[in-house]
Amino acid sequence: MSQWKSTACILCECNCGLEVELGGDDGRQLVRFRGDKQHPASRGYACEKPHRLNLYQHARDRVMTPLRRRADGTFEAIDWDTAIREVAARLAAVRDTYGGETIFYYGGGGQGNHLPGAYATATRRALGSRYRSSALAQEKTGEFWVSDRMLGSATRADFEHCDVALFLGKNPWHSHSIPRARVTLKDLAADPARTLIVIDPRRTETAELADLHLQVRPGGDAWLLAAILAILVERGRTVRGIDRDFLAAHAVGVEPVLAALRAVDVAACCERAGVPEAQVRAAAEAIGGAKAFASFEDLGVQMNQHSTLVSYLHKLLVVLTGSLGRPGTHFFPTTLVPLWGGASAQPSPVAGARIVSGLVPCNVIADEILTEHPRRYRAMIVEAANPAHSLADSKRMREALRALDTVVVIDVAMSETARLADYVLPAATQFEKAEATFFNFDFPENCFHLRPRLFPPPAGPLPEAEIHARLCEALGAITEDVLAPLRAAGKAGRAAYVQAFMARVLPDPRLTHLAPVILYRTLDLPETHREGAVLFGIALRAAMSAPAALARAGFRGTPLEIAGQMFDRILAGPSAIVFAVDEWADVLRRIGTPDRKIHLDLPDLLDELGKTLASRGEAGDPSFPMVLSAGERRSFTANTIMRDPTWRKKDAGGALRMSPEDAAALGVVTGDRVRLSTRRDSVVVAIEVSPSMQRGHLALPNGLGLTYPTGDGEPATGVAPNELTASEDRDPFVGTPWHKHVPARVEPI
Ligand SMILES: Nc1nc2c(c(=O)[nH]1)N[C@H]1C(S)=C(S)[C@@H](COP(=O)(O)OP(=O)(O)OC[C@H]3O[C@@H](n4cnc5c(=O)[nH]c(N)nc54)[C@H](O)[C@@H]3O)O[C@H]1N2
Ligand SMILES: Nc1nc2c(c(=O)[nH]1)N[C@H]1C(S)=C(S)[C@@H](COP(=O)(O)OP(=O)(O)OC[C@H]3O[C@@H](n4cnc5c(=O)[nH]c(N)nc54)[C@H](O)[C@@H]3O)O[C@H]1N2
Ligand code: SF4
Ligand SMILES: [Mo]
Repeated sequence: MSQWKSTACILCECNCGLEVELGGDDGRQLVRFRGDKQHPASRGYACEKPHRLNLYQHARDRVMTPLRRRADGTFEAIDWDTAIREVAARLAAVRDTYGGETIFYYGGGGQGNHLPGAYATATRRALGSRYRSSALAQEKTGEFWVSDRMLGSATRADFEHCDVALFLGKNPWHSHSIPRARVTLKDLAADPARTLIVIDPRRTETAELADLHLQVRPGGDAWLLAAILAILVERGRTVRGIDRDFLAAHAVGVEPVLAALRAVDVAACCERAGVPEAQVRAAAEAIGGAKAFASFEDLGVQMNQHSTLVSYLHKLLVVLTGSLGRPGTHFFPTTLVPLWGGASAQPSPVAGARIVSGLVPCNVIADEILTEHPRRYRAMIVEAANPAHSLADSKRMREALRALDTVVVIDVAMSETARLADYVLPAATQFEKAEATFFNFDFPENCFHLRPRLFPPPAGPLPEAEIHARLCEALGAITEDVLAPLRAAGKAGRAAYVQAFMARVLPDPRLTHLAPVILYRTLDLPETHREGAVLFGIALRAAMSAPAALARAGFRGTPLEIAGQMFDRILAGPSAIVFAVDEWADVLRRIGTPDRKIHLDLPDLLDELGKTLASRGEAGDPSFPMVLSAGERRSFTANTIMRDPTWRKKDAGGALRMSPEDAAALGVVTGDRVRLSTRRDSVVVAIEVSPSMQRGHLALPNGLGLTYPTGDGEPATGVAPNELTASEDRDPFVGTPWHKHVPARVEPI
């Protein structure tokens, strides 16, 4: 008998609502999926990727029991009591000898699972761990830093209602990141009154739909954006270019920026960017004349040279055109947890790197370990992430992990990182526990989805909430004298529980830090939703910080009442709920700088602009004449969440894409194997000759090259892109990697 249940896709940050048909003898096979029409953001949408999520649920390299590394490097199975006792003891020893701040935390959730990170805060606090990072610190921290300084917050854009859309180094046809991406893109393309602009060196699937594709030279975006901005400033004297009324009302520091842009040599910049000036002018004209301009910058520029400068130029484009706070433009969403922030006062302890949004730049983590510095990291907890594969310079990252006293990996699978751990703690899959993400950035209605578990975990793996609760208990951080009275109060109902929680936990800072695991241990929830306990605390925080938006979504009363109502609605499911309803008029009131003005003048970045434009670009190393974009999103890639290579119906081996001109010069055709070399390594890979590529540009997919037991001899697992990247290739301001700009060479074999 078939049974359909509500869940969500875990393969990209959209987390489209899905319905899944469960089958098999034990009802644990994910047989069929369909889009969930009830989900307020995805509204029935799903792409091609989730249909075989069963391969994730039943991965051959699933970890089924805690593992401990033996002296010879092999692993032995141990029971949970031993695992928790030893992990707690080893981390406590590191804390007691070198200080808790030498225990580094990496990860906390991928595209579908952010609750582990919420529970891990308790373990981190119990250990006194201070430094952490995640994949966001190799993509978004430049944008966060710039946005925080300019706007005091980060923006998202309304592509459904804009008349001019720009995707800058982003291919949403494959990578999504906006709800129902393909529907939105097709609507934009089909409407003659709307203009879709794509800036990408490759003629991507999104670029194919565009009205204007500016096929920039790889790494040329700073010049291209400078040219567009300069044209807008120049146009602003006669026709619509920049929005002077908006600037007069909301911005400060405008003049130095206009002066810098007036000095830009448009023709020279277009030349350097490799885009005909007429096209650049057409794009500037469309943007300047837009009624509502929406834009999105992503990895093509954020993992590239000049990335922080480009983020600044992109934000200038948004602000100078007044594209904030109206339908179809940019907004600040109401989020359940603060996902972005500015720079910390203190840099990282060893490398002295700028910490943005609380995250140590991914590319300096190895530098923070491979040193004799007394404050170097000594231990690492890695959770729901695969840094030995996903961070730049895998060889150096492996060396760094081996140099640590203790590495604990919490994962569902024997990932490339788990293989290097001292202890592997097996987690329940995202269908075996309640899960959620905080990547909901919709506007004016924002939603949140707690997916109940579809079935319990098998004997062995545990949900992260349980793992962290046990670790906190083993560390002596939470004890029965705290938990028992709360449990007892809970028996008398929610109100009594909340009262006891407020009286006992909130006044004690030591306990508030442990609140996630205390809630998990004491809140009486159905088994299917237990790991959602932490959301009560998160709902309370939202009730205090955004009461108006929550009231419009129907949650009213004291913060405690609002939190209670919201929590109950989230638990009631079955699909996502709308938790916040904003108004466009709120947006400009949410400018988060101290004086509530947008700060245009960032002198360090204006200085960088001047230097960059004057430099005309670096002379490359002649032995690596090409540029490799290492890690592109394709139809069957999903970071390293889907480990089984048979998942990929297309491009199973992950071909190296190359232009027809380059292929002809090398005398190779699609399917031929070539030698691809960078300063860091040399690999053999099959090519795909693709007219979408420009001369001199190469692209490899992301998330391939995993070690997976396929059982049929040589598996087509592809190339792991970070065997080819170098950790020193990074942004000077925030340390984000230049994965999309790796000097490379190709030779026929
Ligand atoms: N299918 C799929 N979707 C995903 C993911 C996945 O693994 N697979 N991962 C998710 C995640 S974690 C993220 S962060 C997003 C990322 O989403 P995107 O940023 O869209 O992903 P990419 O394909 O890595 O890079 C985008 C584009 O940058 C272009 N690019 C390369 N060099 C340059 C350059 O010099 N200038 C410009 N302007 N562009 C350049 C590439 O040609 C590519 O088309 O995708 C999410 N969605
Ligand atoms: N060269 C290059 N490198 C890149 C990129 C690129 O474009 N080029 N892109 C970067 C980007 S944008 C990102 S976001 C990162 C992604 O890289 P990471 O953040 O390291 O994450 P994932 O590859 O998503 O790995 C997720 C891990 O979580 C595990 N997992 C799955 N479900 C669960 C669960 O429920 N619980 C636990 N505990 N574990 C689970 C999976 O087995 C896997 O090991 O890669 C980055 N690396
Ligand atoms: S991969 Fe992303 S866009 Fe596709 S169904 Fe999953 S969540 Fe939705
Ligand atoms: Mo990402």
